[in-house]
Amino acid sequence: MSNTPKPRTIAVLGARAVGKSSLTIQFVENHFVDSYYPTIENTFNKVIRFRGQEFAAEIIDTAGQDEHSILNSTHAVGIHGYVLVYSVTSRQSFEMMKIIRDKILAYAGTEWVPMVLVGNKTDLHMQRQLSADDGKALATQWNCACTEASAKHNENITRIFELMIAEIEKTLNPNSEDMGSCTII
Ligand SMILES: Nc1nc2c(ncn2[C@@H]2O[C@H](COP(=O)(O)OP(=O)(O)OP(=O)(O)O)[C@@H](O)[C@H]2O)c(=O)[nH]1
Ligand SMILES: [Mg+2]
Repeated sequence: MSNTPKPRTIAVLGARAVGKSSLTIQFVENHFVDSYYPTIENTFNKVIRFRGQEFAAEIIDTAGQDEHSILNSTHAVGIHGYVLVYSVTSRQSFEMMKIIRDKILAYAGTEWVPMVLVGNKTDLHMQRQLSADDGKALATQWNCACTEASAKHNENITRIFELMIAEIEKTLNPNSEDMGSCTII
């Protein structure tokens, strides 16, 4: 086995304020950001150890999207996989998932790219507008991985990026074990 971590570039996309930066920072720096600073664009690096291998992840935390946002080339060229984030407290952010996925596929010119669908903010029980099954149904339709998560409580945050690596590895090593299953907390 080679000791050099394999470079993997991951873009985190979704509507505004769903927690893209919070879950990225929780994963990379192990703390929760309570205040809200809208992102322009940030890149984070972290070595992910997964299934006995090391991956040098470059994680691109992008600006929140709306229906009119244009996917620029830095979100499409050289990206190995996409983390698509919505908030379980916002049906509108869930609807945005379809719009963003369509843009990614149109840009990529393929029918499938490695993707993990993430329903964040599960700690906000009273404000839930989407069930775990809503996310799971969409992920099944798209043949992608999914999980719910809470950046605040650090629940399933590592899992997001492990699922992402597994989805990417599926395309690079098509014969490896299928690991794209959903986890529901
Ligand atoms: N309760 C709760 N709040 C969260 C969670 N994740 C993020 N937030 C809060 O939601 C707000 C927005 O979080 P951000 O991480 O900045 O959202 P974003 O998607 O990066 O926003 P943009 O960069 O504008 O697109 C902040 O006040 C966070 O503290 C979570 O899991 N639970
Ligand atoms: Mg942000």
